[in-house]
Amino acid sequence: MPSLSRRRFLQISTGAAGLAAAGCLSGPKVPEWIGPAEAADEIRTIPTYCDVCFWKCGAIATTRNGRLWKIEGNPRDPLSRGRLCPRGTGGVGAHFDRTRLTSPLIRRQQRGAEEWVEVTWGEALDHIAGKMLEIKERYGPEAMALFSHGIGANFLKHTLKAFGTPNQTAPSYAQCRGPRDVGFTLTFGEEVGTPERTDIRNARCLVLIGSHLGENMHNSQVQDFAEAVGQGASIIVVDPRFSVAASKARWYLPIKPGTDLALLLAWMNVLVQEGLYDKEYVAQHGFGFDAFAAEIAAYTPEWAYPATGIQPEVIRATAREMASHRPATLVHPGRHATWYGDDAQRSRAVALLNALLGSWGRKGGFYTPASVDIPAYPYPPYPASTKGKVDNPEHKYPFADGTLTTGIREATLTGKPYPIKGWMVYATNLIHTLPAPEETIRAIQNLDLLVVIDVIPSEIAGWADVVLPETVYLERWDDLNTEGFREPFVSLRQPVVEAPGNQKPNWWIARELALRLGLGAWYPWKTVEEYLDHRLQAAGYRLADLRTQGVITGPAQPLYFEDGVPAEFPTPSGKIEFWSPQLAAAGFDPVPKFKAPEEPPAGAFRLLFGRSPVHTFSRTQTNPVLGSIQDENEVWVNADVARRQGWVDGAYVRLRNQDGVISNRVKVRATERIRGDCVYMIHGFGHTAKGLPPAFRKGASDNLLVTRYAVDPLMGGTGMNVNFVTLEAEG
Ligand SMILES: Nc1nc2c(c(=O)[nH]1)N[C@H]1C(S)=C(S)[C@@H](COP(=O)(O)OP(=O)(O)OC[C@H]3O[C@@H](n4cnc5c(=O)[nH]c(N)nc54)[C@H](O)[C@@H]3O)O[C@H]1N2
Ligand SMILES: Nc1nc2c(c(=O)[nH]1)N[C@H]1C(S)=C(S)[C@@H](COP(=O)(O)OP(=O)(O)OC[C@H]3O[C@@H](n4cnc5c(=O)[nH]c(N)nc54)[C@H](O)[C@@H]3O)O[C@H]1N2
Ligand code: SF4
Ligand SMILES: [Mo]
Repeated sequence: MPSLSRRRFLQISTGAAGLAAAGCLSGPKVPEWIGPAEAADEIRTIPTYCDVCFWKCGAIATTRNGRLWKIEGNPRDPLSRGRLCPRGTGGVGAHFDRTRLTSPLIRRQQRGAEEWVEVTWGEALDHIAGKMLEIKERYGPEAMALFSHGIGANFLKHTLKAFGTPNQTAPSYAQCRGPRDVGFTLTFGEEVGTPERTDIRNARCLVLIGSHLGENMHNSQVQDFAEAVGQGASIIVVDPRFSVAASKARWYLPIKPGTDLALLLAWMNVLVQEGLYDKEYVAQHGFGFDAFAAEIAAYTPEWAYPATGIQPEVIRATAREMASHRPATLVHPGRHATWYGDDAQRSRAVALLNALLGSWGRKGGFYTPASVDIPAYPYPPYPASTKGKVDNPEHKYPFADGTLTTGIREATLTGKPYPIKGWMVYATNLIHTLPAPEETIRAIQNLDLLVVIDVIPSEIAGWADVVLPETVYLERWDDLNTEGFREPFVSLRQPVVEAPGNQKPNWWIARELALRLGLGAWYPWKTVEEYLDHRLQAAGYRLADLRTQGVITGPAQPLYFEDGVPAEFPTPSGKIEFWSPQLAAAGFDPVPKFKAPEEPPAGAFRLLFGRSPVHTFSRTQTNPVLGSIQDENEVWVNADVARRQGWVDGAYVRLRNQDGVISNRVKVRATERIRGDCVYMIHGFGHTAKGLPPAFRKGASDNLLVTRYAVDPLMGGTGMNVNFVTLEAEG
């Protein structure tokens, strides 16, 4: 395998705006703490893992005279392979962020006024524990809910389970990958998982359907993508916008937004009609293939053309291209799959296409992940709840296998099936994250307690009764990372530098709160090192070794199906379900059917959004390194449309959505690189919290305009690409 130079890896992202390259090759405006080392400097290196997103890349941080200096990839770590993405490198800025919360705060006036008094940790935690016990007394422990994102929530989840509530949720399910994992589980019996089990580096043909790798910077996937491109893999990109990935593609299909399911059905039609699918694999592993084939017979490329705008000959040629490389043809399942409300069925169609190509369990398709087995800490059992979870009453969404954020919000609004009276919010900015932010704000009015644990005074912190300032990842210990991957590994997060103020780590907060709630039995350990060492020793490892290496890898496991070993598909039939009895029994289409989405009204555009290579959601705009590379977003508008309407490239406009909501001002980017029926922006900008001056009112918030969402009937995911906007010149 050719080794990639740092330069080549970073180049993959230059097509977008040259952002990543600008940030990492020439550097942002050099902050005062960075500069060449001098002979007398005391240099220390400390391995840890990154938290600028949830990929959790192994990193090595360097301090210089006790101050944080730089962060690089840990070569031992299979996730980073010694390199970080631009956000990981810019992670130093999280420590130096001038907007950071420094003290616990208690609300002074009405909710949302962003006025608090500083209190001690003891006062804040006593107040929270008192309120939680009141809620438990009146409504039961289930009336407390936890919203969180990321591994930092592990100890709080433990405290709240010990308290007795099953209502714990993260936006990474119903606002992100939930429909994808449901679609794959219905088909293969297993999820795609995090990190995705995609064998991108060995793919000979890679199909990206709105999966904008290169802007979506999940590190190892981007490295693998660069490797596949370098090895001449055939890349097919389907996107209404000419993404960075599209610039690397042999085939670019500028699809009409929301019609991917029609294209997927037509591709499958070609593979079956022309006999190009993997007949042996399907015969051996498939269930219900004949019924499936009969249904898709109608979905010819000519049928899909008017809906998708993709010419029949292009559909045929790309289907043949995929078939010619099978089974090393990977149709990427995507990650942020909540688009149009038909998302679990669209994801199921992606799974079915992979099944026809025989790529599941095969080299260049989907590998079998492995993880190091580290036993959980032996705690007493948690109290059982008699009420059950609140988010999905009467299994309205029969295939929801995760807890729905929006289901808990709904219960908070209606009091049904039972009331929710307290929210603990850890590392998730619900105002930017959940669709229809007005509903979130209305739900908050029904709470007796809203606690937000954050590192900066974010929008959701603005609504809190109590705000608790956490240390950033470079200043704390966290739980062990043992995600399944190509090679099993365990990695450690440990403190690199001290926190600059009165911030505390999540494990300390979770434990102190538990003690005040009378849950000391669930905290037999006093320090997190004790906890970590206990777990590691139970698996035959030592904390001391992990502290110096950062990562320990386990023995390699077989990655693909092996000859003579029966392949396992944990579906009810034990096979790949081409025709799904489970869906039929629940009253859904056993083979996905396409329904065209509602069209934008004349003069309006569909609002689409995605990622910047140098930012993570709404969490990095105040980071001085990353913020200096990109401090506002733009709205991409088709150049012809812009010319006709008189919208000049670089001029400011406002977006108005179908419900009359008007965005903050945002710069026009007039470009040939997007269709004329949609506009596009980077998610996470347009901050409105007063405590975030570097990001305040810079760019526009996509989520403010997401007042409508289409709920997936199978699993409750919230499709958010269903909003229409018009543009108004800024006076
Ligand atoms: N409109 C719209 N909505 C979306 C998306 C979209 O593209 N558009 N994307 C969806 C997807 S795919 C996902 S996964 C979710 C992501 O949703 P979230 O993970 O909720 O994303 P953020 O808005 O970045 O919220 C993170 C919050 O954590 C805080 N934080 C950062 N570091 C720390 C820390 O170390 N400790 C603590 N306690 N807090 C910290 C940040 O300051 C910020 O307030 O959003 C979903 N919602
Ligand atoms: N730098 C960076 N990387 C990240 C993140 C981050 O915040 N920053 N977040 C991570 C997370 S949690 C997630 S979930 C992923 C999200 O990244 P992806 O899984 O790649 O998904 P999306 O953000 O939905 O993808 C947006 C792309 O889909 C296109 N698109 C929009 N509508 C349609 C359509 O109808 N059909 C098709 N074919 N394409 C469409 C858009 O033009 C855009 O190129 O990124 C991850 N990587
Ligand atoms: S992908 Fe980038 S931001 Fe995410 S953990 Fe890895 S280095 Fe950090
Ligand atoms: Mo996500």
